[in-house]
Amino acid sequence: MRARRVVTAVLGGALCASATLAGGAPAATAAADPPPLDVRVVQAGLQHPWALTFLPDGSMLYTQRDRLSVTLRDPQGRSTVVLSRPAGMWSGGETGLMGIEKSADFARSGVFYTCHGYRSGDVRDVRVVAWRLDRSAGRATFVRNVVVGLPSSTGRHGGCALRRGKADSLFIGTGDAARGGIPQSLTSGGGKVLRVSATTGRGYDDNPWASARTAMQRRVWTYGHRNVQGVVRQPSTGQMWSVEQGSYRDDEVNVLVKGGNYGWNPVPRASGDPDYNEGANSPMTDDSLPGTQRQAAWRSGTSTVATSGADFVSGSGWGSLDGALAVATLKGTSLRLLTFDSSRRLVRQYTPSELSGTYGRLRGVQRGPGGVLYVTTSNGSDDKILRVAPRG
Ligand SMILES: [Ca+2]
Ligand SMILES: [Ca+2]
Repeated sequence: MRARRVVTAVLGGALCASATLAGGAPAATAAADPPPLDVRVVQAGLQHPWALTFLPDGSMLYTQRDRLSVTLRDPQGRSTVVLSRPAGMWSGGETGLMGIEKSADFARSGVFYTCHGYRSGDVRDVRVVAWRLDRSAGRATFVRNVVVGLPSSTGRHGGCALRRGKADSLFIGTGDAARGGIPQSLTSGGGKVLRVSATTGRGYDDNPWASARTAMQRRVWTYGHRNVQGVVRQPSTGQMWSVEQGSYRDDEVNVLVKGGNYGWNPVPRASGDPDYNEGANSPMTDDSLPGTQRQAAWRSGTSTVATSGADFVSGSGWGSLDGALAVATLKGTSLRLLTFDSSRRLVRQYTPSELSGTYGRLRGVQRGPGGVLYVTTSNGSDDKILRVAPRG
């Protein structure tokens, strides 16, 4: 029903008129559609807040990339740093403390997951770790490593997005560590979306390479990605989507299909090409690779906006934006609302003026209680968490 309404609106080309007439209300009292947005700063003074997750009681947990910290913010606005610079956690370049997600049984266990850079001795990787929040003590403690050995180099293209799927499943969106052979190598965890049991860190028996020899390949759900910054579960369908940054062109939003190759292969192709080849002969989706490559559901074209985090909008107060994918953009300094039909074809793009060039670079998007969106900025100083809601 959601999709049908949007398609009708687009094909009819008269969104406000059709919505008004359908309800029989006089135009003067009809709510504007798309609705104007109320944007409030709920937290300031941050540095690269990367991602956040909501807990059952309405509190949020958020990461700061370079401060290597996790903060618990309760519904009354009281904040407690529950994790700060644990041993080995590392930041450099784009890598640091990035994705965060709560466990399926958080209310009982207090367990949450982070994805972050790590350095210790000869070990240099990006890894997913389980922590347990002890609220009375105001701190989180290490529980176990979930996945280690995701590739890391200078800190460029370190991913790393986390989102729960069904039951105990955890999807992990990774970066290619700026190394050419990684995205198409099924034994590397880089340039992938992995699907693992959050408890064991193992790939599932119905993963596409479940009988592969290496544990990492058994985790692979999709491959051929450049630098996955957002992994999202569509509430109406359960379908998983990803958002990744393009090279000099074609940021992408992708529908994640089991075993899919998304076509990034930045290897040298001509004499003089660098080892990590992001040149004009390295398209974001290279159809000349063997087999079928999955085309992006949305791409930026030649002018990239540096898409990062995303979440789906849900709730009747959002009018025709209900069901849209809200994508934060860094370079674009805006929130893009992308509406897809039930065949996952793009039918509308909308950039609300309230979040276009107003808060600088936007990094993370998370749907919170009541369908309110929370958006983080990424300017490097006095960064903010914004609360975004339709004006009723
Ligand atoms: Ca692609
Ligand atoms: Ca092909």
